[in-house]
Amino acid sequence: MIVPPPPEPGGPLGKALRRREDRRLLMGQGRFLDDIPAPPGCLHAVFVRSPHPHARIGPIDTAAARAVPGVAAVLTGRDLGAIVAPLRMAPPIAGLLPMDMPVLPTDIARFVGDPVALVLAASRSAAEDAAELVQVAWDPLPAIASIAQAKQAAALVDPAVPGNRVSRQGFATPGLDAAFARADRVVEARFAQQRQTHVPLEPRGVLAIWDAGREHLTLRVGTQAPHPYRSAVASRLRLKEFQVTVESPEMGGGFGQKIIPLREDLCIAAASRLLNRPVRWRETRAENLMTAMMAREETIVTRAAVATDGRLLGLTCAMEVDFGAWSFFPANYMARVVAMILPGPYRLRDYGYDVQVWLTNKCPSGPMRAPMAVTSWVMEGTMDAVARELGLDPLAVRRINSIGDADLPFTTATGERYDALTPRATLDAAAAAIGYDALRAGQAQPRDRLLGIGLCTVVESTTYGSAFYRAAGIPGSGHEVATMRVEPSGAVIASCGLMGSGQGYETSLAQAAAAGLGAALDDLVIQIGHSDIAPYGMGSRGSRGAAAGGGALYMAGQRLKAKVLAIAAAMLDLNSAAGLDLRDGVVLRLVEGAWVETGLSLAQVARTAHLDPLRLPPGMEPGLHAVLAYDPPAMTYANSTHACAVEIDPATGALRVLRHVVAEDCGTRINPLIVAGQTHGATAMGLSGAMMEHAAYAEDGQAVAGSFMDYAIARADDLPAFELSHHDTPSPSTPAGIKGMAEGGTMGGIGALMNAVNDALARAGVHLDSGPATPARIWAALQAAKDT
Ligand code: MCN
Repeated sequence: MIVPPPPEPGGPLGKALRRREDRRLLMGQGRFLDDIPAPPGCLHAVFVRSPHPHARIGPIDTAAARAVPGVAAVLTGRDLGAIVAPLRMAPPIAGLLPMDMPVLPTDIARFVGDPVALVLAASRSAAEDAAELVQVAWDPLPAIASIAQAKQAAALVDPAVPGNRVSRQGFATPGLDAAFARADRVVEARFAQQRQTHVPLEPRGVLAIWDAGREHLTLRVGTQAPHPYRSAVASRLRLKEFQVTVESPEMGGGFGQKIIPLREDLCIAAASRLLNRPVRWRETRAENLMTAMMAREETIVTRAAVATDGRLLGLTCAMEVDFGAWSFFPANYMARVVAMILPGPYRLRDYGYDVQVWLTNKCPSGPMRAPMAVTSWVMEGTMDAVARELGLDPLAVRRINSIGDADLPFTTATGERYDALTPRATLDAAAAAIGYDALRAGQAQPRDRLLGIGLCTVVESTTYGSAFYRAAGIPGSGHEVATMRVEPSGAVIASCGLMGSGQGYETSLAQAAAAGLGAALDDLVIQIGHSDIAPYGMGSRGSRGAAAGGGALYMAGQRLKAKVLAIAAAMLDLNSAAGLDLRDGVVLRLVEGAWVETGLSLAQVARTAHLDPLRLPPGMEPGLHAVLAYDPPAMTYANSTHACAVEIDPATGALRVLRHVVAEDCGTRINPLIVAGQTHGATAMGLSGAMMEHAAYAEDGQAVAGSFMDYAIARADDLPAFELSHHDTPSPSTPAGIKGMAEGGTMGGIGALMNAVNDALARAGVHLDSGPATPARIWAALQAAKDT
C-alpha cells in the first residue's frame, strides 16, 4: 500500500487541543454502565466462587438460595454449558496445547475465585444474600502455587497439559556460541517481576438484554474491541453476528482487561437468553482484583557476553512465566515478545532465548498494558549489571552499544526492522534533562539518604499489522477499517472499530480524520464503540489506535477529499481538480503560488453530492462517503528514554522518587496534549507496579490481595511531576508518520525505577532482583546485607 506523505503544517494534526470528552466527564455527565437505568424486569447477577485454589466440585445445593425472596434462578455450569460453548484458550498452533475453558466449571475449580454458580435475583442484595446460601461440596486438592511446584508436577492444573508446562520456545543466532567464546566477561543478572493486575477505575460489568421476539441479544458492556467481542459472544452462544449488538458505554479504564468477553460476560449473556429477562452484572472490586485477569509474573535470567569496554557481544535470556490457571492470550506470544522487544535499542547481533510458560492454580493471565513490560527492565538492568561488573558508568555502557542514526535501517538479531528510531537522541536528552553528571557527582558526597539514578530506554512495538500475526503464527489481523460520511449540511461522521477506555479518541481521531479530509474540526464527530454503527475493526490494544485507526481515518479522509475536489471542480466549471485543495472545510485554489478561497465550502459540495447529483461529473456516484481498510506495516517502533532519580532512607527503607524524566519519540504526534497524558498515565502505571502493586498469593495458593488495603496502587503523592520532552521523527511507513506510544511509559517506568533503586542500594552493597520495591522489602534487603 502506498502511504501518503505527511500533512501540511497548520492542519489539525499536531495541535495540542483539549480533549472534547473531558467536559462531560469532568462535569459528571459521562454515561458509564452504572448510569444506564436497569430495564423493566432486570435481574441482578452475583457469582458464587471457589474459596479454594484447587478443588473438586461436588454436588451444588441451590435449594436454600432459590428460596430467597426475589431469586429468579441459580444456574450452574450444567445449566449454562448447554447453551454456551467453552472458551478455547489456546489457538491451535503447533507446539501449543489447546485448553478449553468452560464458562462455569462443573468438575474442578482451578483458582481462588473460579466461578461455579450464578445467582439471579430481582435486586442485587437478594442475589448477594442467596449466593451465600449456595452449598458446594468442595473436595480440596493439592494446589500448585508457584513455578517451582508446577515443575514438581505433584498435581496437574489442566489434565491436558502434562507437567504443567504449556509451552516452551527457544531461539539462538548461529553466532551466539562464538560471541560468548570471544567475550572478555560473561555477566549474569536475574529479574523477578511480581504478579499484578490491571485495576481499572471502573471494574467489569455487563447488561444483557435478550429480545426473544427478534431473537436478538444486546450487550451494553465496556469493551476495547466491540467487534471481536461480538464475534466471540456470537460464536460461543451459537448465534449469528447480526443477532448480537455490542454497545460500549463510557469506559473507566481497561488496560487490556476489557478486550474479549470473559466467562462472566458469557454467563450473563446466556442467562438473559435462558431466562428471557434483562440481566445486569457489576463486578465488585474484590472480584476485579482477584478473579478478572492478571499478568506480569515472570522470572528472567540474562547472560551477557561483553568486552572490557562494555560492548555487548551476545546475550541469552531464559524466561519463565507463571500464567496461572489459563491464559487469555496465546502462550507463544510471550516468546514472540521476548524476540521482538527485549533486545531494545542496542546493536546486539547474537541473541538467544528460552521461554517457558507454566500453569499454576492462580487467576488466569492475559494482556495488560505493555506486553511483557518487564523486557525493558531486563535489558536495561543487564546494561547496569555490565556497568557494575566492569566498573564503567551505566550511561557510557549504553552509549557505546546504542543504535545510532548511522546504523539505520537496522535489522535486529531476531529480524525486526527499525527504520526511524532515535534511541541515542532520547538517551542523551533524558540524561541531559535530569542532570545526569551532577546527580552522579552528588552521589559521591556524604549523605544520610541513598541516592540512585536509573536509566531505561524503551523500544516500543506499536501498530501490529497483519504481517506481524502471520509471522508470529498467531491467528488475527491488524487492519482497521474507517468510514466517513459527509451529510448534506457538511457535518462529517467518521468511525472505526476502536473503542477508548481513556485515550481521548473523540479528539485525537477527529484530528486525524479532519486532517485527511480537510474538514473543520468542529464539523466532524467520531462515532465508535457500537458494533452496528462502526465498521468491523480489531479494537484498541497494542498501541495500534493512533497508527492503525488514526491512519485509516486519515486515509479515508484523503479518499473522500479527492471526490470533494472533483465535485468542486465541476461546480467551478474547471476541467480538473488539479490546483484545488480543501482545508478547514473551505475549497481553495492555487493561483500564482498562493491559495485563495473559491467561495465553495465542504457544505456546498456535500449538498450538491446528495441533493443535486445531476451536477456531478459524468458517471460519479451521488452522495459523499468513503470506506477504507488500512493494514499497517507488521510493526512500527516508537522509542523513549526514562531517567529516574530516587532517594532511599536506609533506616526505614522508605523510597521517594525525586524526579522522573521522559524523552520520547512517537513520530508525528496527532495531539501532543494527549500524548503527554498517555505518557503520564503509562509511566505512573509502571512506577506503581514497580514500587508497590502485588497480586499476592500465599504458599498454599490462597489469594491474599482482595482489596486496596492489600493491593497498593500509587497515589499522586507517591509520584513526582513528570518532565517530558519529544523528538518527532515521522515513520516513513505509516500515514502521516504516526507511531503509537501508549505503553512505552509503563515499560520505561518499571525499568528506570528498578534501576534507580538498585543504583541507590549499590551504595550499601545490596541488590534487589525482584519486585515490588516496597520499603519493607528494601529494608529487609538492607538488613540482610548488614547481618551477613
Ligand atoms: N496519539 C497521538 N499521537 C501519536 C500517538 C498517539 O496523538 N503519535 C494519541 C492517540 O490518538 C490516542 C492515544 O494517544 O488517543 C494513544 O494512542 P496509541 O499509542 O496508538 O494507543 P491506543 O490508541 O492503541 O490505545 C491502547 C493503549 C493500550 S494498549 C492500553 S492497555 C491502554 C492505553 O492505550 N489502556 C488505557 N491507554 C489507556 N489510557 C487510559 N486512560 N485507560 C486505559 O485503560
